[in-house]
Amino acid sequence: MKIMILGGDGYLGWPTAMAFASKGHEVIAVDNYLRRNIALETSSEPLIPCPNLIERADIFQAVSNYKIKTAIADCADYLQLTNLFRDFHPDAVIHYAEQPSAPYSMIDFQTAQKTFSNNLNATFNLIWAVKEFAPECHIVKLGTMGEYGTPDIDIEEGWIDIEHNGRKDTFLYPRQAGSLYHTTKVLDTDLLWFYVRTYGLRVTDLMQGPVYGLSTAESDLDTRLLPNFHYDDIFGTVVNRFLVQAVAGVPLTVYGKGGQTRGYLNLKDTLQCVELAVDSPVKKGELRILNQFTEQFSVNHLAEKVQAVGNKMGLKVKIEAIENPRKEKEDHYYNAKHHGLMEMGLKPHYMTDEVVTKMLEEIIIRKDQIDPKKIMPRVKWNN
Ligand code: USQ
Repeated sequence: MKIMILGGDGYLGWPTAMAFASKGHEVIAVDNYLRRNIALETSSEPLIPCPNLIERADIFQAVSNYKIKTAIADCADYLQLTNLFRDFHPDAVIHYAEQPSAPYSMIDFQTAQKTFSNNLNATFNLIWAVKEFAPECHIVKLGTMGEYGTPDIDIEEGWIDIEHNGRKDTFLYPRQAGSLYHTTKVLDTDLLWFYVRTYGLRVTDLMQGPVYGLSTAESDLDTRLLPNFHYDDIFGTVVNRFLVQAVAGVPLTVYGKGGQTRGYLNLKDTLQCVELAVDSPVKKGELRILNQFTEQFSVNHLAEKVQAVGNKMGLKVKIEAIENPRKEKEDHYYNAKHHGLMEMGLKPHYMTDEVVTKMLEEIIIRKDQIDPKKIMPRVKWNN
């Protein structure tokens, strides 16, 4: 298949590009380095320095013999995106090209505005590029479990049946996100659903939980192919942060009471999920929503897990509840369905002690590269 990956330089986009190229697909990775630039502007550089997208593609080809085409282009610019569609004619587009940090979206007007305009314009332009230039193309969009928020009822997989005054209908599951970033994903879903209904597009919207992990089968070929692994408060997801904190000897930063519960997944499972979605395209006029995570944990549970494994390795890990910089429920009901991808064949890599040990070992060898100044939260929601 011809697969276009938007946001192909990112934590998830780059490993996805390598995984599809290794399966023999024709891949183009598109990126405008938005995340790299924000990381520089906010002193949030990753633990392991990453060659740029073009250099990475060259290294990958040299060690694997598989080619990844690259394009440095801005998906929020319609002309740039449509030029790519005219040249490449994708069968599937995987859309990661969004500003992915909740804290960044909450710093001030400028960062909120950049998040809003980048994320909404990229999705809107993609919809129109598909409609105009590749109407059969399957859009696989990365959404987030955070779209649903933390309701006091079970979270369904995308849709809910509602009975009201004796009549029944099916609707998008109610969404109430906890950051401007997460809210842009809610708006993306609404846009996609409108255009699926109106123009018969094919769309899979993947509601993904926080991802953790440092490596994939392809990055094992050469350390220069590792994903950009962040541990700062802007781009670092909670598990990756706790792993680095454990190695750095900084008490694990549990925000508030630590009862915040989310669905988590290993980076290797993101690749499986996206591949499963691409391999079974939906029919025209269908919006398929899949909840993409493998296990639910509270923040306290995660911290205790990392502490237990770290201590076995002699790290002397401490946990410290600090004031929560975010506005979120810290003690709440959480039960999210996630049958779809399992039924499609997902084989989860669970967060076992062995998996945590392996990740800690990979960080220990880079201990000298950890900058403790990047660890404490800098962004308050109600600043
Ligand atoms: N948390 C801590 N301590 C920390 C960092 C985070 O207690 O040092 C807490 C947060 O308050 C939150 C939970 O851990 O309750 C998860 O935070 P996170 O930073 O790992 O995840 P989040 O900001 O929600 O965003 C990440 C990705 C985002 C993706 C989302 C999936 O950055 O792109 O959409 O995970 S989800 O959370 O399901 O919406």
